[in-house]
Amino acid sequence: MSQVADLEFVQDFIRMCEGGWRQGWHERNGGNASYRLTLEDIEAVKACLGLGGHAFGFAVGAPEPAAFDESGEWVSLGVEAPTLGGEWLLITATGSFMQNVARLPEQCLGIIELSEAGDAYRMVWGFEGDGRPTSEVSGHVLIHERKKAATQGAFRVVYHCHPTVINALGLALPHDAREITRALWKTMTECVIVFPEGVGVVGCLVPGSLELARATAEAAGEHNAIIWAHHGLCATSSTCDEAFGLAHVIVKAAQIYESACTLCAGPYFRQAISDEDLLRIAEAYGLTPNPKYL
Ligand code: 2HA
Ligand code: ZN
Repeated sequence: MSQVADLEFVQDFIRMCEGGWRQGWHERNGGNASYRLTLEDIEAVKACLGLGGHAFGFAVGAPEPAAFDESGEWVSLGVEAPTLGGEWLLITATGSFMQNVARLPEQCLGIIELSEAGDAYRMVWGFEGDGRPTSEVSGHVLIHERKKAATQGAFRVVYHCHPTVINALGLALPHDAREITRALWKTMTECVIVFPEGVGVVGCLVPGSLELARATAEAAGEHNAIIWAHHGLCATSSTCDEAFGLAHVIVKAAQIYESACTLCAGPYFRQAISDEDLLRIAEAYGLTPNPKYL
C-alpha cells in the first residue's frame, strides 16, 4: 500500500512549501497553504488508508465526493462555505515550519474533510503529534469557496507566505490595490500578463482572525493574489506551480521596485512602464488589465 505523502498531489504541494522556504519567505512557522483535492485524489488517499475507494460508495466522476465515514471530531470553522460541502483539503498544520514539510509531511501537513454545510472540518490524515490545521484555515476555506465559484472549479491552491519585500511595500505605499498594483505592473512587462486583474490589498488585520478570512475572500473575488498589509502575500491558482509562480512574479516585481527606489533615492523613477505600454502588452496577449487600476 502506498503512502499518502508519496501521492503526486502531495509531492507537488511539498515542493511548493520547500520552494517558499528556499526563497526565505517562511521564517519560523510563517506561512501556510492548502490544496482542494480532486475526486481522483480522494480515491487515492482512501486507497492508501485502506478505505477501499469505490467500496465506500464513491465513484470517480460522481458530482460530490462521498463522506469520509471514519468517526472523527467535527471542529467548527466559524464560517460557512456550503459549496465546499464534503470537499477535502490538504493543508499545513498550525505551528509547523515550512522547512520541515518535506522531511516530516505527516506531522507538518494533514487532510481535512469539510462538513456538508462547509462550516466544520474533521481530520482524515496527517497532523501527527496532536496537530491541527493552520490558524488561517477559515480563510483558506472561504478563499477556496470564492475561487471555486469564480473559476468553475479550476482553482485548487491557496498559498500564503511572508516575503520581506512585500512587507516593505506595505510600509512604503498606501494600502490601496490601485497604488500597489500600478507600482508592480510598471516594474516589468511580465506583470500585466501574469496578473492582469491586479493585486488585492487588505489592511492590517489580526492573523488567523475571521475578519482577515472574510476580507481576503472578498478581495479574492476579483484577484488571484492579495497582499495582507504588514503580514504577507496570499496567492491562488489551479496548481501549486502556478500559485507559487504568481507569488514569485509579484515578489520579483516588488524587489525591482525596491531596487529602483534605492537607485533613485525614492520612488521618483526616470521612467516606468506607461499605461499605454501596459495596454499594448496586455492586448498582444489577448488580456484586459483591470480598468480600475489604469
Ligand atoms: O501560519 O503565517 O498567518 C502562520 C501564519 C499566519
Ligand atoms: Zn502569515
